[in-house]
Amino acid sequence: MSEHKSKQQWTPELLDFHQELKDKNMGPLWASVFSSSQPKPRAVPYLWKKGQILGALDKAKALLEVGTGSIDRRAVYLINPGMKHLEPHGWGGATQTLYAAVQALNPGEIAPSHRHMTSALRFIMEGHGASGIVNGVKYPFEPGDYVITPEWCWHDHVNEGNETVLWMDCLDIPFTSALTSSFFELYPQEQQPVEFPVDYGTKRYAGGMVRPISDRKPSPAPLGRYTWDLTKQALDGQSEFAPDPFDGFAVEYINPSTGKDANGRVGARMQRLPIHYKGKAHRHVHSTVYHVYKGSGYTVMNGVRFDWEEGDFFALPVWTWHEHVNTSATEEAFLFSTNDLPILEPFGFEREEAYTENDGYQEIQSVFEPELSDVIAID
Ligand code: 1HN
Repeated sequence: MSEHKSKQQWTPELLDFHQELKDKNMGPLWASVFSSSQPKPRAVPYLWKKGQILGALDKAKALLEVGTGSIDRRAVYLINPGMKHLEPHGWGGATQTLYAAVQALNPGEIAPSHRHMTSALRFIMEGHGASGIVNGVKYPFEPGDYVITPEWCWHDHVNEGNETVLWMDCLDIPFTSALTSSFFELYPQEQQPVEFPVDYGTKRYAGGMVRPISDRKPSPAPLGRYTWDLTKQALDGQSEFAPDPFDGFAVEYINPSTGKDANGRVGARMQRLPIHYKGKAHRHVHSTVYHVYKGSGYTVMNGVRFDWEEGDFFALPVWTWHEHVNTSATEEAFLFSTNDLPILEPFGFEREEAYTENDGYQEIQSVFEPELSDVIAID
């Protein structure tokens, strides 16, 4: 595919005219690139090590307490080096559309209640004893659970256990920030009342694949917590079949009353890469943030090998070749991921292409070196 180029020569007179237009807040379309033949991501393939993020959170734990009168949330977010230019007036996301962070809540802490127009989801990484309350339903957070807070739902978190609980947050903040159309509101009290039986949605969906008849009518979050046990069962159920050549065994979290993504603006998936899995390369328009829930391996993105292990995060930008490999001889790998398909697909942006050279495998040209110097020392 080639780019359309104008044959017109820009004379000094024309260049002066272009500048004159810009000075008057107008622009010459004829001197602009009409369109690119392919998506040109600004975000770059990138990886954050678990130690980098946890080191930063440990420092934040030493310096800051969560609660009314101090800070609302203790979270460190991942800024893609290619999106840094948006900071500090906008949000430099992990990709061009997705904000991703790791949040830590200590025993006894309450993250006060609020709501906003950006849409949130969480993946619980480790620790027991914390819960999130979303529009009156209290959902316990257990490792491997996926929890949603769709836009404009009141939500607060509490840790009633005796260990720090860590989770990944993902929101559509760079997208909503670009639209400059967000609202935010604090709840009048620190915590909202719990108005339903604890874990209400999860109990209503204990069977996993049948829905209460009232949910024939769509609602935004009939199921607030997708437990690891049920997700794992779904992935194990696929074992006797051949894995997908690009994604291994993969499932996506859906709203059981609509069949669409559980969070209407941010897609989420869990994929299992069996032992010896060596995926083939493809690329698609949607961008993805991966979290390595379990296992170790690597992903090749545009010819660069990104080695990962449990707890790491990596960003896959728009239209980037990628293939996943499980390098462990003994352990399956589980990758949780979030994507911007829900905001791309309805407008016809999504495309996918398989890599056809070299039997579908990219040649590895270099190995990514994580910024270990970024690990923040804890005194
Ligand atoms: C938020 O409400 C949470 O509720 C986490 O835990 C991260 C980032 C930006 C705006 C709101 C939460 C957030 C956020």
